[in-house]
Amino acid sequence: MTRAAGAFAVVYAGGKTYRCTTRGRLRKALGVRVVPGDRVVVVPTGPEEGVVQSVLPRTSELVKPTARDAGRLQVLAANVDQACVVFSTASPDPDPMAVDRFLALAEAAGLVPFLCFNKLDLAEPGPLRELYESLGYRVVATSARTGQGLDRLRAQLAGHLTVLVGPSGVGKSSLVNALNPQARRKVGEVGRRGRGRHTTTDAQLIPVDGQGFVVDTPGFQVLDFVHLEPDAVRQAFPEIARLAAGCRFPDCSHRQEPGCAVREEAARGKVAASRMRSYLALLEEAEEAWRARYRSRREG
Ligand SMILES: Nc1nc2c(ncn2[C@@H]2O[C@H](COP(=O)(O)OP(=O)(O)OP(=O)(O)O)[C@@H](O)[C@H]2O)c(=O)[nH]1
Ligand SMILES: [Mg+2]
Ligand SMILES: [Zn+2]
Repeated sequence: MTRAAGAFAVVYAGGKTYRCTTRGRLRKALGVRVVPGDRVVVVPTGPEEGVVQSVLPRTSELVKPTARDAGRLQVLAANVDQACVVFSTASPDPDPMAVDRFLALAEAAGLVPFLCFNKLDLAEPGPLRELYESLGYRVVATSARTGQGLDRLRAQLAGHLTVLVGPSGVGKSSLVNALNPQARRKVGEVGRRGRGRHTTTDAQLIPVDGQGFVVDTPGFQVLDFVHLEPDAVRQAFPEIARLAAGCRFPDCSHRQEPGCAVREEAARGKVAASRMRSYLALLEEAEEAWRARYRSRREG
């Protein structure tokens, strides 16, 4: 399933696409809304048409709060196994805290993240590349404009269903178009304040060289992260989670607790200061969201 628009779904099978109905009674019977990445059983009704009969169980779901109500979650994509976290080397400049947020979101969703620094024609990824490589993340640098680095990105995508995530304006849709010119994804402008303008509004699955699929998503906002549980935040920073085994308390938050191995290592410069800041900020937010949910449950 590549795209769902109301009653229609575009289904990709054996190199062909089928425009399928999932309307009415059928949709009710399926019990789920089909989303990009869903594996479906289709009965063809014509050379390019079909009817969705059933949706196979999902191996993963990528969720984010709906635009209208941050308390309600929406499934962005299904069966994704890898996340490509896209930032630009410049225009907009990469913010390490935002990079950490996207990596944590992917980790918490059980996806294997890797980083793509795009707009290599404007600037080099610099020390951020070394930082994330030292943490064990794979990093590729690309230019959707000149085509630089696209082969390495392709190699990374082969055999996977990968979701592209990142802020607005970093070039996610441009990369998709560079990888598959038939995709014709709409590409936006970067505003004067160096921010994207949320050009992409739907998630869509796009084949790449018959060897993999990518899901292009709308640029994320800070608001999209409130659903992480505090415990998920603790697990979402791999180098911190590894060191936590040495903390005196098994549920150590690495803030004030005595005998905290993470803070000791951070003081010795073994945990990057920017990572520690991101971890603490995300934990704070997750706890605040947790308290708010707890309060509203008690009042409601
Ligand atoms: N110089 C340069 N500009 C790029 C590159 N890739 C994309 N751009 C430009 O960056 C702007 C935003 O690109 P998009 O592909 O729309 O960005 P996006 O990440 O899909 O943004 P949203 O859909 O809003 O999340 C456009 O003006 C592109 O032309 C690149 O490699 N180099
Ligand atoms: Mg886009
Ligand atoms: Zn600790």
